[in-house]
Amino acid sequence: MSLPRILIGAPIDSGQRRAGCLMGPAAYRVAGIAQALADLGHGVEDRGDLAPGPLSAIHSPNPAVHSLAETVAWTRALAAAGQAAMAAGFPIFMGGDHSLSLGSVAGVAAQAAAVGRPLFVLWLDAHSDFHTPLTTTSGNLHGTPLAYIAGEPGFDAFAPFPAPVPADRICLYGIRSIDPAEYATMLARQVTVVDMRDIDESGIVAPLRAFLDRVRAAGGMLHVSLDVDFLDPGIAPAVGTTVPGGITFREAHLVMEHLHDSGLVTSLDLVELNPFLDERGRTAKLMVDLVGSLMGRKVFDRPTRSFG
Ligand code: 6HN
Ligand code: MN
Ligand code: MN
Ligand code: MN
Repeated sequence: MSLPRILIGAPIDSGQRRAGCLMGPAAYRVAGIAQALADLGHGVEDRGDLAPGPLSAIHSPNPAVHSLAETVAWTRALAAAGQAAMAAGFPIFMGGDHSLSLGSVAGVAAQAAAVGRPLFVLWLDAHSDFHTPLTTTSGNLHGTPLAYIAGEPGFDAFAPFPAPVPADRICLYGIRSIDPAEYATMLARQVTVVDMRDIDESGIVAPLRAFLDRVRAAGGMLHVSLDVDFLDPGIAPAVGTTVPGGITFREAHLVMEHLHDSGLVTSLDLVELNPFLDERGRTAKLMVDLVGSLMGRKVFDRPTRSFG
C-alpha cells in the first residue's frame, strides 16, 4: 500500500492582488480530487483547510511589498502542517497562490532534514519566482518562494528557511517569464532553468529525465510545485498570470507520467488556480486529471513502454 495521500487546503491569496485564489481548495474538492486518488488505489486523508495564525504588525523595507504579515502568518501555519503531513504520508497542498510554497516547502524541507535525506525541488511554472522581498517590483510575494527555498537573503520577516535547498537541487521547468533581478540571482547561483526554448528544441522529456536521474543518484526526495500557468492559457485559463506559449495538454500529462514512473516524488503543491477566472471548471478538472497521471493513471498499462 502506498503512503496515504494527505490533502491540505490552503486558501491563501496574500501573495498577489487578484481575488479568487482562495476558492482553489474548494474547486479541487468539487472537481473530485479525493475520488480520483481513491480510484487509483491510494488511501486519502483530507485534513481540511488551514488558516493563518494571528498577524503581527510587520512592514517590509521595500514599500512595494503588500500583505507581508498575512503571508508570514500563512507560512508559519503551512510549514507546521506540512512537516506533520510529510511525516505521515504524501502531502498535496491545494492553493491558494504560489506564496503557499514559502510554507509548504519549509515544512517538507524540515522533515527531509529530520530523516537525513536530500530534498530536490521541481518548479513547473511560466515564472521563475526567484525574487526576494527586497527585489520584487510588483510587491507580490507569490514571486518569491524559490529564493526563500534556496536560502537567499532578504527574508528577515520570515523564519529562517529550515534547510535551504542548494541551487543544484532545484530545477525550473517551462519558464517563459523572468524579471531582471531574478535573472541576475539565478545566473549567479547556477540554478537549472529549462525554459520553453529548451523544451521546443529537445522535447519535453529529455531535460526532465536528466534531472530525475540526478535525484535518483542522490537518493533524494522530490517536491513538485505545479503552478497553473505552467500550462498554456488555451487549456488552463483560470490563473491571474497567464503567459502565452505554455505547455500543451499532452506535454503536461507526459511530465506527470514520467514523474509517476520515477517513483521519486514525495510531495506536491497545486497553486495559482483562480476558479473565478475558470470556464465551467475546466482548469480545475485538468489539474485534477494531471494529479491522476502523477499518481499512476495510465491509458493502457503494460510492463514496458518499449515497442522494440
Ligand atoms: N507566480 N515575476 C512577476 C512578479 O510579479 O514578481 C510574476 C510572478 C508570478 C508568480 O508565478 O506564482
Ligand atoms: Mn486577501
Ligand atoms: Mn509561480
Ligand atoms: Mn507562474
